[in-house]
Amino acid sequence: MGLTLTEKILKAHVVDGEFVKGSEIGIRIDQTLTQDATGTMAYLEFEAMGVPRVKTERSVAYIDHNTLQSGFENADDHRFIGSCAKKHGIYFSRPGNGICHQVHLERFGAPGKTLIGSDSHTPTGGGIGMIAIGAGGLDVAVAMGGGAYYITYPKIVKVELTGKLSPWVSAKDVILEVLKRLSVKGGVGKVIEYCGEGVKTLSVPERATITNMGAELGATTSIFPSDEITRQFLKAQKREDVYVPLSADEDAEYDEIVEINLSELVPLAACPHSPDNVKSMAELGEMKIDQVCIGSCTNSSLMDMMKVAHILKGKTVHPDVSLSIAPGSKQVLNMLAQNGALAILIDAGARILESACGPCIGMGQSPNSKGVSLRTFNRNFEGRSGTKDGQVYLVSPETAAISAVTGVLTDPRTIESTFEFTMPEEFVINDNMIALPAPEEEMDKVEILRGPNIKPFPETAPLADTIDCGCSLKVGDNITTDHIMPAGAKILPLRSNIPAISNFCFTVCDEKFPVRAKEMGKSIIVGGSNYGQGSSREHAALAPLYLGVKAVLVKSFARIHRANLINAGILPLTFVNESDYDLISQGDELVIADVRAAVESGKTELTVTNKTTGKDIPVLCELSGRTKDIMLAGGLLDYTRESLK
Ligand code: MIC
Ligand code: SF4
Repeated sequence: MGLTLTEKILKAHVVDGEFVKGSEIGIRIDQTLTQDATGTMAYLEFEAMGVPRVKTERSVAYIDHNTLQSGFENADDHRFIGSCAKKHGIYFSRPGNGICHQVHLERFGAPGKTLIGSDSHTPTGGGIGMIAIGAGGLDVAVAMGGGAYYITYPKIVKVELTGKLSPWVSAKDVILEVLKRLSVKGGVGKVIEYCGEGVKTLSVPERATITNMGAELGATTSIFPSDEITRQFLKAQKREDVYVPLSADEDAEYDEIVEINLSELVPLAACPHSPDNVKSMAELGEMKIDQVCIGSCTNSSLMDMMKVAHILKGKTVHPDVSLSIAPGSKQVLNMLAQNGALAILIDAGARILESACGPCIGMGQSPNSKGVSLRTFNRNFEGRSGTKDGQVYLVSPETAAISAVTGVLTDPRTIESTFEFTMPEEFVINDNMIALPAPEEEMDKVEILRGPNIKPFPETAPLADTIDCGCSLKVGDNITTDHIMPAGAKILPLRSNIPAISNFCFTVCDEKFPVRAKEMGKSIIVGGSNYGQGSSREHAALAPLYLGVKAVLVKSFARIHRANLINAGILPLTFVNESDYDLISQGDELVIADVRAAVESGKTELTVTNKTTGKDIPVLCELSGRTKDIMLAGGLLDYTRESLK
């Protein structure tokens, strides 16, 4: 039996575990990336491990999230990360150089390689045939130190693409269609592999839009084959040397098959407040809009921007609409400037933002109260825009641009002209905003520059014999890491300061949670299904750790967040019977007796006794050999320190 593309790359990288479906495997990591909002912690963790220089083929530290700098904190973090990069052998992409995923695709990604990044949209690299996975900062730190990255051998879903996209229907509509069919939890434990004749009709940036937003399916990653189109893209980036052709074997077997005829797709929008709440333009009608934002790691390529410029040429943004545009990288912005498209955007009245995440993570451009905002981004979770009652719709750049002109949600197929984008034969390349690390012989001389906001990793403790405490919070289904640890311009500067940032933990759901949890000293959180979906931010585990959360008991977890909880030494538990969720109320006193002994002995079924009601609740604690040892040690940092001894 032949292999899928995913299996081929994983097989070439497996260093630990049995290469069979469902088992935990450790893979060698060729490349890592970090961004600044998760990077400070990742480098503090890397320092704590005591490895002098990264052991990967390429590690890159990007500054793209916290670029507002309304106080000293972000600038201090940038300096800290820059100095760590210089000292430890890491390339440093300076603020202004662009969004990590866009720049990595342009300048560093390579087919057949493995990449983990402390950002959930790392799968963007799948657009050029990499196995690129989002992870917590601590996992990235371990990989930088040469350690393996562990995943469950995934189920592999084949998405068979046929046909060709119709004019003004976009790659964004492909992934929105996939989300509509599979939902935000449909990808958990799976890799989404794109195959079929339709693949040849999609350029690298289009493929990257699709793999990027595969994160919203909860998938481990998504991947496209590496083919002639990949080669041409890499050649135009003057990196043809890293090209290798890669595809699945003809007789590869898949766990699931999804068929999509690109010719049949129509423009779509994900409605508030979930990326899988997808509707067509016809279903939504001509809704009045207040704001349009174009950019983010999903849709900020040169191709996207050129389509937008074509639509905006000679037009003016509707008087009731604010349009902002953030080209994804310095390369994109520079090319727009050189070919005149930037002037078209400015002329139409667009507010040009720096090449960074910006409004996507609530760094400015929050919509007005109850404002309807069309965004080309990948997430529209409640409050993420910075306006609690903002109504964010996720759309393609084509839909966003035409709607900015008309002032109402508009089907881009109403545009009378046609536009065919030809990928450039040569991109404008100038890597002068990527600082190189110090040579090995000079690295000892590099001083780490630490600002006063940078506080150490919170204290951990080995798993207790018995967990005996109250339920400090009960939440429902699909809780995102934006609920657990909100971001935005006010809170993001505190990413290096866990004591301070934990004061905002869960405040979107319950303002009193941080104070209550602190008063309780230790506690358990209860939740529904797909708990912790969304971002890779380990702060959504570190803040609860700091607030004394010992276990999280839910119907099901999202992949990265579950790993982050284990890495932080917080016990992840799931209900054996989902209906038992109803047997616990916030405030109930809970006991998990002899939990340490049970975990040590490899027992997977434990009992949570609700002392308040007297009921026993069976729960699952599924830890493998390695994750079991991490839990017992009190988290990945302690475990790694132990194993380095
Ligand atoms: C996001 O899109 O939510 C982020 C901000 O990029 C996060 C990382 C973070 O919280 O710093 C992600 O996707 O992992
Ligand atoms: Fe940045 Fe938004 Fe992409 Fe996250 S999803 S990396 S915040 S652009």
